[in-house]
Amino acid sequence: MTGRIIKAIAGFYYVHVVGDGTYACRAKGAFRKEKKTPLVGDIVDIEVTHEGDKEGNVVRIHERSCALDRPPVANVDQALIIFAATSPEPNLNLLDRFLIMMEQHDIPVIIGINKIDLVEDDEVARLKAVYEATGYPMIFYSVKEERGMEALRAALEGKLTTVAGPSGVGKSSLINKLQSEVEMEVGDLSAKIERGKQTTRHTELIPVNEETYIFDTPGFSTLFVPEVEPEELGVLFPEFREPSTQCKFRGCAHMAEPGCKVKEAVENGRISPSRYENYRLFYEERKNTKKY
Ligand SMILES: Nc1nc2c(ncn2[C@@H]2O[C@H](COP(=O)(O)OP(=O)(O)O)[C@@H](O)[C@H]2O)c(=O)[nH]1
Ligand SMILES: [Mg+2]
Ligand SMILES: [Zn+2]
Repeated sequence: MTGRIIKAIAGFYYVHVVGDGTYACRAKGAFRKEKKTPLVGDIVDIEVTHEGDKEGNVVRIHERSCALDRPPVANVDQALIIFAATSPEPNLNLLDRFLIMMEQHDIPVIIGINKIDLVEDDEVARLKAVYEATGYPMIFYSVKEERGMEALRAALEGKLTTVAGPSGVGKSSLINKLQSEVEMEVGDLSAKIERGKQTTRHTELIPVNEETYIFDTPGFSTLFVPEVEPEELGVLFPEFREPSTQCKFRGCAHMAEPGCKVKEAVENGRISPSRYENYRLFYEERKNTKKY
């Protein structure tokens, strides 16, 4: 049988097999000689030792497409970065930090803006305008009023998605909502019971559909400095890439150089001032860090 490791605690790997439930497994395979450790997110082959007790052994780890360090999760397909339209006010500086980090890891990003029930349409339009040129898909929704949820569901379908964002934006509300729908459909209460006793912080994937998993990513909510050379920063802003090929100077930092096409694009309204301002802040931040 083949499944996905959704949780790892005290030497047990919990492997979710579509249609068959979750098996508590030990690592017994040949991969142990190669010092390979199974990770949450891994696709694995298991040997069932006890069907009644849902026990087995992990015997093979399928090749990983990628692995994150913090938290350690393999095969993440994409990140859903959630902010609220208001309450709390969206901190676009923090959002841009998240975006840089995901660009560094080559993880496709979806920007989710929750709580649209609390704002007028022009606030939605304002946020849309800031990120339009970036090419990141944006989904505006309200968990509370169940608006925009179809687009969100479609974006998650068949993927392993890391859900990140500051506290209070509605991450848990969304996860509970998606999960409760699954529970109603398949009558699987085990995940719900597990959720109640989360005293220690370990990463747990939540199956929301056949082959669809999400997980909450703690630790992303603090203000962190992206660890990137200042010279590398520009390429992590997707909307800078095209204009930067036309800058007068090679290696243009898009700061004070003459003939800078990125700055020109900001002046022409093709790059949003908010994004450029954050670029400048990060650039200065990285330059200052480098000095010491
Ligand atoms: N008005 C409104 N409130 C919401 C919405 N989604 C979540 N909330 C509320 O926002 C607060 C924080 O939600 P929570 O899911 O705990 O956020 P988390 O910290 O990101 O996990 C709770 O009081 C929720 O009821 C929404 O779509 N609209
Ligand atoms: Mg939460
Ligand atoms: Zn430039």
